[in-house]
Amino acid sequence: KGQKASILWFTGLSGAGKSTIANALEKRLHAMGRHTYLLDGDNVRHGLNKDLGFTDTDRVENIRRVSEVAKLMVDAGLIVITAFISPFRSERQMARELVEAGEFIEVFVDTPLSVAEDRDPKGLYKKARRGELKNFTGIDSVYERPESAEVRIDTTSLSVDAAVDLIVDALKLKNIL
Ligand code: GGZ
Repeated sequence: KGQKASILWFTGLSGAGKSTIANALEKRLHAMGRHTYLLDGDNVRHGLNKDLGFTDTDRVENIRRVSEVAKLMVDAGLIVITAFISPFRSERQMARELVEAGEFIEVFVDTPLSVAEDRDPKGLYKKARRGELKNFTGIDSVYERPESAEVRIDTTSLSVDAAVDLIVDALKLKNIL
């Protein structure tokens, strides 16, 4: 059985756990012999999108470019995992419409703001609260919650491993794996 190319589109607040779960998922898919590519801030915002910041306009352009690149990678046959806040419903919808129905799986890493802010692994929420970091998602920039994500992960009750299990099960149900 081959592999069905697709986009696994993670969305959620800063500190929600998107990168952690996305990385663990990628490992699991590799162990299953699948070819993947993970697009995230580390490999996109330092290169292709290094001209972009965090205004609404720049976030829209960030997500537009990411979704076009993800589409190209789907054409190349990959399972593409993207891990960006992607705060706006309309841009997530745009990304969805670039590929065939059934090839786009939205994964909502649903961590409450209070929990993400408590974790604050990089101290960014603290900075944002002090007013040293403007346009911070959840503080002074919006996050529009998905209304019909294919998968919702409650990170307050699921381990990383359990979250990966949940996603893999959903992918099997949708005939992507
Ligand atoms: C949100 C910011 C900001 C502002 C820097 N708002 O937790 P992190 O650090 O490692 O991940 C966040 C990352 C968000 O970039 P994205 O490309 O995912 O955002 S978007 O989809 O909205 O374009 C955070 C860091 O960048 N960061 N400033 N103001 N996150």
